[in-house]
Amino acid sequence: MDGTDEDGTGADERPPLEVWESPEGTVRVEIGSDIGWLLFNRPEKRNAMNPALNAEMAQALDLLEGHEGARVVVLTGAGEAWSAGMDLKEYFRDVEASPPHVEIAARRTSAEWQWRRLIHFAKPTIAMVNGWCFGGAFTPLVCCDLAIAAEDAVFGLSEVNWGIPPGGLVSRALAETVPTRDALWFIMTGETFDGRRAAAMRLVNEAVPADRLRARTEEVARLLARHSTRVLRGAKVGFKKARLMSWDEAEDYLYAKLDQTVLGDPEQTKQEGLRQFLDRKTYRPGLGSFDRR
Ligand code: ACO
Ligand code: V55
Repeated sequence: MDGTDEDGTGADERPPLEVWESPEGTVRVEIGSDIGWLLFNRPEKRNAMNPALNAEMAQALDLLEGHEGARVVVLTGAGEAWSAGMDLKEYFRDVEASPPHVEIAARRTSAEWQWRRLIHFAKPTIAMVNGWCFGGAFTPLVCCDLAIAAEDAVFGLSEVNWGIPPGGLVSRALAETVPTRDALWFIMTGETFDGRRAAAMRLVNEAVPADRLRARTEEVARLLARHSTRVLRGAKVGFKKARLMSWDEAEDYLYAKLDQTVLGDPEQTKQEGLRQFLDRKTYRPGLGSFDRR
């Protein structure tokens, strides 16, 4: 992609993006102006997750974790879908016809990136839900730190519609985000809901009109990109892990996380933040962040 104005509006003159396509083409990464765009890239299959995509997503996350050009990662879908969930042919039918170790490997490969890598990813992550989001796609959705959906995006726990209870970490992910009444309603009816409803039940942070989705997501990504990556990592990992601890354990753990983050920070973020408020009086921490440059 060359950063020219694709929609013909002439409105945005974006600098060129650095592009990586995975070997089998199931995943695409575009990096530019501090944002790493991570795309499900099987638009003709509505970005259904097959074993190849699951393996290549892990590679893409490795790349993004090490790439200085990506301070924030946005997970989105090429074409009309965010992701239509697990690939019913390649992940279910083909695997069922294979020896048992194939299913074990397929499950491990999907779990690996959908939650294990993503949930505590070293950089902030935003799910930008541009369209269809079904079944297995709820796991990476919830494991991104923030989520912004198009108002007309369509979500569904469609498992019961074709004959299985939700598997993988789908139900666990729902329980993490939405109230039990909503979760069981959609798990048990298989009905769809839109982006507005997803925001109302707090599955996503916001729903915005489709034509504003990218601009709003970039705006939020830039808010995050202003902060120290190291500090954000301590903050998000601390929150997500401490939720499951007793207060006693959490007190010890969160101080350890705080010290781990601050001590040996090569950018001396905390010290600089204190200096600019207490000595130079150039900003007020309650109302915005200091100048990191
Ligand atoms: N698995 C495998 N192939 C899929 C999937 C999927 N989850 N979703 C779409 N596709 C394929 C279709 O088979 C079709 O392939 P083909 O062109 O080779 O025939 C192609 O993508 C386009 O699909 P259509 O159904 O023609 O697209 P349409 O835009 O009309 O509908 C929709 C999109 C609503 C997403 C529909 O494809 C659909 O219902 N997909 C299944 C959604 C689902 O229930 N996913 C599983 C959730 S459960 C779980 O993840 C464990
Ligand atoms: C689902 C997802 C799976 C699985 C079985 O309901 C079902 C979705 C991510 O893996 O193995």
